[in-house]
Amino acid sequence: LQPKLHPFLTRKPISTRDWRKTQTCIHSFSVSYQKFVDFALDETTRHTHLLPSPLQEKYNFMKSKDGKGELSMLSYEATKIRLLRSLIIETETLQVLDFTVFPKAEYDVPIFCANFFTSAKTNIVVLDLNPLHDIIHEYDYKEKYFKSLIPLGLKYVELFPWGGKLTSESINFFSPIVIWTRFTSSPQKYDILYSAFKDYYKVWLELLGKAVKERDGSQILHNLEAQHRYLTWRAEKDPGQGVLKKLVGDSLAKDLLRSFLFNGVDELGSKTFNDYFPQYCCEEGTLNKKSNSVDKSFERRPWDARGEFIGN
Ligand code: BLA
Repeated sequence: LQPKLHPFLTRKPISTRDWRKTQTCIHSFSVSYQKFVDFALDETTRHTHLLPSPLQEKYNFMKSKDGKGELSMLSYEATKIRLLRSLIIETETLQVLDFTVFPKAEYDVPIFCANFFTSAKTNIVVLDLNPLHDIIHEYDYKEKYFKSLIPLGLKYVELFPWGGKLTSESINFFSPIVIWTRFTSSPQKYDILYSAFKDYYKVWLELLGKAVKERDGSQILHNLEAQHRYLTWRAEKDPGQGVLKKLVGDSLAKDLLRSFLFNGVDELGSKTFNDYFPQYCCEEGTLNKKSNSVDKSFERRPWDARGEFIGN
């Protein structure tokens, strides 16, 4: 199998990246998320010119502490994209894809979000166009980006049943078409997940393509704060933190989260987690680290077939 080189990679090869290794599936039955990333990069270059991000120099390839796992990272930027980044983790027992694209603050386009965690027993999946603004209360924002996408969401509702209880913050970051699911491993499920990923990414690219640059300074600030709030949530609460720490140790995991995965959390704004999410602050004023100490709810999908919120 010849490794496939993207046009921008042939201009500036990323030497530390071993394409062949990531393309080879070392497990007897397991998924490789590499083709998801390849698809997304190919598709993005059809729409826009991708440039390697300055982050690429530092974040590209890492071995886990025990030497048995590999973490592969890619990052790019483009005219309308502040950061497109992906992390693939492959160990003997798990595969992870964390692929997110953050538009620049001049665009109020949703954040593309694909988080897939696969172990021998289970798969935990979030695939969504995370809305930048409150779509439960801001009718216009929901109309602008999600009204036309409801049929796409419905296509996958039956195939991927609701994954169970969540915090209300996660729900606020999710859209009416979110795929939030858990399933036991099967090749058929990965095929469906791959087609959902392709469908969702293609419609997201269309939204981005159509987006018009915002000129109003206060609206740009509003978008920027929404991006920062999102980064602050995810850098602090990412359920993958425990896995990352186990693989690469506490300080590298923290660095990966704050400087790579949720890059911008320390630069795009000065508000803290506490400012944005005061409900997570316990009496002494220290952050409540346990995710399950704040009530989780939404046992069922809190949107109806028309994309109306029915959670309350
Ligand atoms: C679990 N990951 C979850 C859950 C959600 C997400 C909702 C389940 C419920 C919860 O604990 O909240 C994902 N939550 C999101 C996303 C957003 C959000 C995408 O709010 C966006 C706004 N997951 C990863 C990575 C790893 C990972 C990189 O993205 C591992 C390196 C693992 N996710 C992972 C694991 C669980 C999980 C292990 C189960 C955790 C548990 O049950 O406690």
